[in-house]
Amino acid sequence: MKLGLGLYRHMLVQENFKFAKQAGATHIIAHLTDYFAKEARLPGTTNAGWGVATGDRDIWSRGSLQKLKDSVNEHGLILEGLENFDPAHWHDVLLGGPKRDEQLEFLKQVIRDMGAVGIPVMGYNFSIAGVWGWRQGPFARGEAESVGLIGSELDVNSPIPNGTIWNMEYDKNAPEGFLDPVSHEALWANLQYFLEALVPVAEEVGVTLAAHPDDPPLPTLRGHARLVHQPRYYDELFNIVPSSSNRAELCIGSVAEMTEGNIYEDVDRWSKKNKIGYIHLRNVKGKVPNYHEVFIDEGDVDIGRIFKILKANGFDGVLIPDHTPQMSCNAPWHAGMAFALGYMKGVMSQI
Ligand SMILES: [Mn+2]
Repeated sequence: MKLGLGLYRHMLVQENFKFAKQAGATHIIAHLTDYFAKEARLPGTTNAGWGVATGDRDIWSRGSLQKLKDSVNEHGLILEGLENFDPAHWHDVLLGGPKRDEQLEFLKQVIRDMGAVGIPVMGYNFSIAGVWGWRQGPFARGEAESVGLIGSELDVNSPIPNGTIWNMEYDKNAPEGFLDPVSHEALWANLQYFLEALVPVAEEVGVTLAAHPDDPPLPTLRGHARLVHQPRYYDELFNIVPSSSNRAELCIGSVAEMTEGNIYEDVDRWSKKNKIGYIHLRNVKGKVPNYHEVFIDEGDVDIGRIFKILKANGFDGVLIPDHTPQMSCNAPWHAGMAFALGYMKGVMSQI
C-alpha cells in the first residue's frame, strides 16, 4: 500500500510537492479542473457552487500531462492519477445530451494521453448534482471546522439551473430554467454508454477508470438520481462492464455514510476482487441524512481495521486523505492533511 496526497489544480506547485514528500507521501493525485479556485478550503459549503468550468483543454494535453508528471517526479514523487473530468468536457455524457459522442472522443484522447505519459488512474464522479448540500460548522474535535449534512436543513429538491452540472457552471449563456430531472434508469444507461466507450480504450493503454461514490450518498439530490448511493451499486457498476480497467475510487467516508451494508465486509469484498483503483480515506460520525466529517481517528470507522483488511487482500494501490477538518493555525488545510498523513503512515507501519 502506498501513501498519496491529492492536490487541487492551483496547488500543483513545487511547495506542495515538497510538503507531500515531507509528510511521507510517495504519490500524488492531481485535480486539473479548477474548482475552489485559488483557495484551499472546505469545498461546497454554500449553494453558490464550485465555480465556472472553463473547459480548458490545454492542461489535459499530452504535453501538459508530461510536464506535470516530470515536475512531480523531480520531487521524488509519482503521479498516480488524475481526479475528476471538467464538467465542460462531459456534461452531455452525464446527461445523455447531443454532444455526448463528441465529448466522449475528447475523453478517449485524454485516456490515451494518460497511457502514453504513464499516469495509471483516472478518477471520476458520475454525478449530476455533484457534491452539494453540506453545511460547515465546528463539528470535529476541538471545534475544528468541518462539514456535515443536516437533514432538516436540506432541500433535496432544489433544482439545478440550466448550464450547471456537478455544482459548476459550464454554460453561462444557457437559457433560463432548470435541468430536466434524470431518472435512475437514465443515469445508469448513461453510465453504461460511457463505460462501454471508454473502458476498451483504457484497457488498451493500461489506464484504470475509478468511480467515486455519491457524496452525499442520498438516493436523489436536487431532483436527480444518484448512482452509487448504497454499497451494492458499486457491485452493479463493476458488473455492467467487467474489466480490470473498471474500478472504484473508493471513498471510505462516503461509503460509511450509506445506510446499507457493512463497510468492513464491503471493503473486504471489493479488495478481494481487485476492484479498488485508489482510496479516499476520512472518518465520519453518523449516516445520511445526518452526519459530520471528523478527524481520521475520531469517527465511526475503525481505520486500523480497514488497513488490515486491505493488507490481507494484497491491495497495493494508493490511499490519500480525503478532505479533513481545518486546523486552527495559519495553514488549516495543510495542517489537516499533515495530521491525516501522519496518522495513516503510523497505522500502515504497525499492521
Ligand atoms: Mn471522497
